Amino acid sequence: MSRGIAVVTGASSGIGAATARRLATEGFTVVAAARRADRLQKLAADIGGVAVACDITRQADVDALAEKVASLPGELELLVNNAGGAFGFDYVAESDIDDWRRMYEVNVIGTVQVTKALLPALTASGAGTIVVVSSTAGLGVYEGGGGYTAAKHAETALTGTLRLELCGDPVRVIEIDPGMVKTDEFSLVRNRGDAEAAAKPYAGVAEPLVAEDIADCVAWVATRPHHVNVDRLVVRPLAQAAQHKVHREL
Ligand code: 8X3
Repeated sequence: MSRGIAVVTGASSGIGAATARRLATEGFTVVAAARRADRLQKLAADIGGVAVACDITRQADVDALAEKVASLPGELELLVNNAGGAFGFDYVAESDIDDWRRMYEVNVIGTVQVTKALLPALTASGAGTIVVVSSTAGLGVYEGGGGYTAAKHAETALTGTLRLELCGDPVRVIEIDPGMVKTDEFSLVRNRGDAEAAAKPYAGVAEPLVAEDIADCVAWVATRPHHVNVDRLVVRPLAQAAQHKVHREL
C-alpha cells in the first residue's frame, strides 16, 4: 500500500533506524533525519528513502529539514519524534548540569522545534499523525535518573499538551513509552562509552525488547484508521513488570 511521507528523527541507529526501515515496508516515503550523515545515506539507500543530516537542537537544521520535506512530492502524513537520549547516572546531589541541559535540549526542545516546523504540513495533509517516542522514564523516577526522567516527564507533558491543543484539527498525537530496550547505543552513550557498565541493566534479562519491537508499535499506531488515536502505549519486556521490578536469570 502506498502512503505519504514519514519523517523519523534519530534515524541513524537503534529505534529510529528500525522504525525508518519498518515504515518503508509499510509504504511510507521515509525521510530519515539524524546528525550522522554517513549512516543515514546507507539507510536511505537501503529503503529508497531520503537522508537529511539534522541536529534537532539547531533551529537552522530543523528549518532545512522542513524545507526538504516541502520540496518532496506527496503529503507529510507522519512525524516520528524519536531522537533523544540519556547522559549519565549521577545522583541529583552530584549531577553534571551540562548533562541535564543536553538531555532537556535533545529530548524536549528538539522535539518541540521539529514538531513546530512540520505541524503546518501535517495539518495540510488532512490526516496527520505525530508519534512521540518518550520513555517509561517519563512516567516514573529512579535513583540516578534525575536528569533523564525530568526530561522525559517534560516530553510526556508536551505530548499531552499538544493533543489537547490540536483537538479539532486533523492531526492525532500518540505517545509511545518503551521500557527496557536493548540497542547498540542507548546504554553505551549513557555510560559514556563504558561497555561493561552499559551491559549491566540487561544482565540476566532473557529477552529485553529490541528496536524492532518499538518500530512494530510505531507502525501499528500509525496505520490504524485515522480516527483512532492511541493516546499512549507503554511497552516493556515480559521480564520487566515495572521500572524496578525486573526478573533476572543470573
Ligand atoms: C529508557 C528506559 O528504564 O532506562 O528510556 O529509563 S530506562
